[in-house]
Amino acid sequence: MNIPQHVAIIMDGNGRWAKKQNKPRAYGHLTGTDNVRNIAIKADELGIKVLTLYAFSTENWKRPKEEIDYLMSLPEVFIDKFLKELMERNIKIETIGDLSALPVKTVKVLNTAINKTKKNKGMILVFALNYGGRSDIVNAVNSIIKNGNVNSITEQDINNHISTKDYPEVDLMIRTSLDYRISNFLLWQLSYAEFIFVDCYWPDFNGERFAEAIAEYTNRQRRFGGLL
Ligand code: V0D
Repeated sequence: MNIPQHVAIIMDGNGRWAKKQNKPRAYGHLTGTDNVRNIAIKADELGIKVLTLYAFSTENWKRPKEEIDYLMSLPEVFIDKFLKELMERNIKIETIGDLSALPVKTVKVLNTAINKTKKNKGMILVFALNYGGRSDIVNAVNSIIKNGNVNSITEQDINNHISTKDYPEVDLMIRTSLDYRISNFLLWQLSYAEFIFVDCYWPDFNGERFAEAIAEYTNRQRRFGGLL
């Protein structure tokens, strides 16, 4: 069985999910946070090594301040509720993206969770926060230049300096909620990934649907392997 080692997800549709039932957007985000736990547990059970979730993009700063403030409280909500369970499962929390622009309180909560889970040897749960794919590439190139004495750079140089350098290649990218875009998520890293677009909002994307997406990936790999 060819299970993907690294799965990346754009968790879209929380606001639309809430609107559909006349609830505030915040309610959709909060329900989406519980769903992060459900999908992380399922990914762990399926034997996925790295799960990278697009939690906040560099473009999300354009949203109303009130909504941004609420989103920035969600890491703490998640960690208070689920850190114990993640520890029991040996799951390690990491982040990619520029944390320096996030509220101090949020960064503290994140660093505490990263520290508490840093010795865990199981699945790595990566939150992309204030992340943009283009700036990831630009940062990689700049850190290569800073190392000095650069005449030309190779793909391997970029691989070695990009935010995901310690993780296996992304095998599968899933986006919920039926927009067919990458939205400045992992650009460099998705070069060889399979894409699956799911026709439900993030809060409705449960463990069973996630397992179906993994099965679809496995099927594609099998067809490819059989040259059919
Ligand atoms: C809202 C759907 C968990 C997407 C999921 C700061 C949008 C729920 C976290 C989280 C968000 C982040 C770091 C961490 C633990 C949990 C999260 C944000 C948004 C943006 F260490 N859900 N979640 N962070 N949403």
